[in-house]
Amino acid sequence: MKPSVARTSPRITVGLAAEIDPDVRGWLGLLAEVRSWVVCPHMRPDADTLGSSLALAALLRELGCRVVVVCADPVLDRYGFMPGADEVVVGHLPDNLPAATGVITLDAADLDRLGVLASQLKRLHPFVNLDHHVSNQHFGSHNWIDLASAATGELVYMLYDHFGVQIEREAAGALYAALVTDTGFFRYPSTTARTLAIASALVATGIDFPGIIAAIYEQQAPGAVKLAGMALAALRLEAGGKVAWTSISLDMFERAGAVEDDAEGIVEELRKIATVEVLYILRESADGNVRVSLRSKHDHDVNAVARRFGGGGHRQAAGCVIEDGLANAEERLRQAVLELLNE
Ligand SMILES: [Mn+2]
Repeated sequence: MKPSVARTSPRITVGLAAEIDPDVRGWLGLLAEVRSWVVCPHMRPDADTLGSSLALAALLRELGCRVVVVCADPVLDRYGFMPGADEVVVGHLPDNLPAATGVITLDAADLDRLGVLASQLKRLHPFVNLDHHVSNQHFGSHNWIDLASAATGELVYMLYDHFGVQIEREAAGALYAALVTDTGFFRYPSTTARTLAIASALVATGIDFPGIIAAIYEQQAPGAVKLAGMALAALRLEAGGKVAWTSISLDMFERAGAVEDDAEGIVEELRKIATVEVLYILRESADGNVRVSLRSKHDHDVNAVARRFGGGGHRQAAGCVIEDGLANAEERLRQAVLELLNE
């Protein structure tokens, strides 16, 4: 008779602490030494910045720290399943913070990404900057910028490992959301064996991952789907089909009955076109600026294009804001992308 194999392994230990850069490991003790932290996701928070922040807040509390999560913008309903999502302080710092309070920002490549909180947060020390963007400006007193991570959520999981704390199911769900969204369901080339090992460990905690996916991707208002239809119908191709782009005007938002957040993710649809190498979407914003999301399917560096307009991100996913009218922004960006292709 064969020896029986245990069918349930409630927790998988991944052993990732050793992968943390030794210079970073040298100062990580700080996270447990400072007794009060402000944890800050970037403005207009997405699943990676928010899931990472809330899971990190849970870890710091396990370590005995006092923690408040503060964000420039409100948390979208779809992230309500994340632990502490309803306790995020929006738009200002609480005024009863202990004197020796440090700050940790997650997934924010520069101080501008902290929105209205940037100037207040700059006064806190230590200032810990955890991120995975190549465009990160290393603005913290302590910076851990890991370009090998597909999501900032990976860094937070490595921190659990480093401190030897078992992650709770709810925090695991928040990190799973971070990984899934930043990797496009583990499709983008940024996905590594480590990403999947972490995802496996998170699933082993018993998270309801179909429920998490449904909460994020299947709760749209009809107007959001109409908006996507209008944007896709306005698709334009350049460079023999290597470039696909579209734009959304304020008028389209109104006709679809959609709000600005409904434009999130539409750019990904352009990825489906066989010939496409670079894809992007522009959207007119109520503040008079144009917001741009760029993606690259192969090796074209769209971060370089975003940087020309004061933005940034990753080689294959980046964004920027162009302070110009929609028609001008379309033309300026079109030229910049065509130049990228000719390089
Ligand atoms: Mn991210």
